[in-house]
Amino acid sequence: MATAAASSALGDALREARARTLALVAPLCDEQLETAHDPLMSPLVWDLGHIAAYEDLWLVHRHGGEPLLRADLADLYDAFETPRAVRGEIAFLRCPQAREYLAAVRERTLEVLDRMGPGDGMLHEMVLRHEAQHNETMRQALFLAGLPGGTPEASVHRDAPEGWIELPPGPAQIGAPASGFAFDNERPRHGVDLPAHRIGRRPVTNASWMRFVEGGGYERREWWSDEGWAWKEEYDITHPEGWTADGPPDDMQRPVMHVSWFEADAFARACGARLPTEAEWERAATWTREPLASVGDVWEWTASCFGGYPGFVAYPYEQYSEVFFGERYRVLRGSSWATAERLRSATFRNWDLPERRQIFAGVRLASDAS
Ligand code: AVJ
Ligand code: FE
Repeated sequence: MATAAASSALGDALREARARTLALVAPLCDEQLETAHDPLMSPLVWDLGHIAAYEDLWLVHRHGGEPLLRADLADLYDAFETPRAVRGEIAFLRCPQAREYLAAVRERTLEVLDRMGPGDGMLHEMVLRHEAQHNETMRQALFLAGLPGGTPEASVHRDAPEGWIELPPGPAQIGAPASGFAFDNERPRHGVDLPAHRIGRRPVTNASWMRFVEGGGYERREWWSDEGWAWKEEYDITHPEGWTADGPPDDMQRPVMHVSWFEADAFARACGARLPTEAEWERAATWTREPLASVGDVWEWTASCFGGYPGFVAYPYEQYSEVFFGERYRVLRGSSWATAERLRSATFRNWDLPERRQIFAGVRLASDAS
């Protein structure tokens, strides 16, 4: 009985996730879906095939014990075998075939779920969240291509409070609890010792970023790291991605979006501040006395490199997180307007390279207590 109820809830969730994916591509023609609009991103139809292949691998093959529906496609849709830059050329499924593949896999998934139940439900939850994460990646591609779905529809949080929240020094518990679903990189929950610091009540707005631009933000060498300056010079960066010479494309009071970690770091220094560490961010996000405002509008860059928590164990495969650990990737916290509800949590860790700007990322400042 409990299994039947869990299966039926997961069946509904899988259908809702698919409806969102299909709604995202509904306004586009096959040619728009099959084009690699930017070297950073896959053609959207690659994401469709990849979503199907991932579901078949985890829910039908691994969970259900069935052979893969299309073993011949496994390498093609494995993100590690086929980096994004070459996905424009390879022989992935075209639109009608990708849609058929999605539907055929889904039929198998529901058949297995009906026959065997979801087990502990962890793989189903992972696959649901995988599809939702690809929806956000697809929106990044839509943003870069200037297609519908890549920008937020409404202006939000225009009255978010300004100023700082003061946090005391002391111990905090960071990470997801041992039970329930979490990605491997969120565990184990562990203690950290945090310094006294301040954190911005709200993310930095377009208006503040405009003042940074006008105040020579992109010209003052002393505000930039060596690596950031070299990147900015090479690509001639003078404002966030998506801005014109006149400024931001949307409301001045909205959080700034589409800035790289390098820009976020330079902006913080120009303010005499710094980026929060991810542990500082997580404690502040769960601080009940004074909640952070506007969490969930934009991803927030942190000072932290992406790494495993002490005692990290890869689950269910090393390529989910572990291959990205090290000095290159920076952690982002929170979520954006493009993030599904199911993915939003104070312990979720996103990551990207410090030069990337396609992500819906902004910045919340921190500084050492005075
Ligand atoms: C957690 C968003 C960085 O898109 O590379 C998708 C999520 N992992 N498919 C990514 C993911 C496998 C991941 N991020
Ligand atoms: Fe994926």
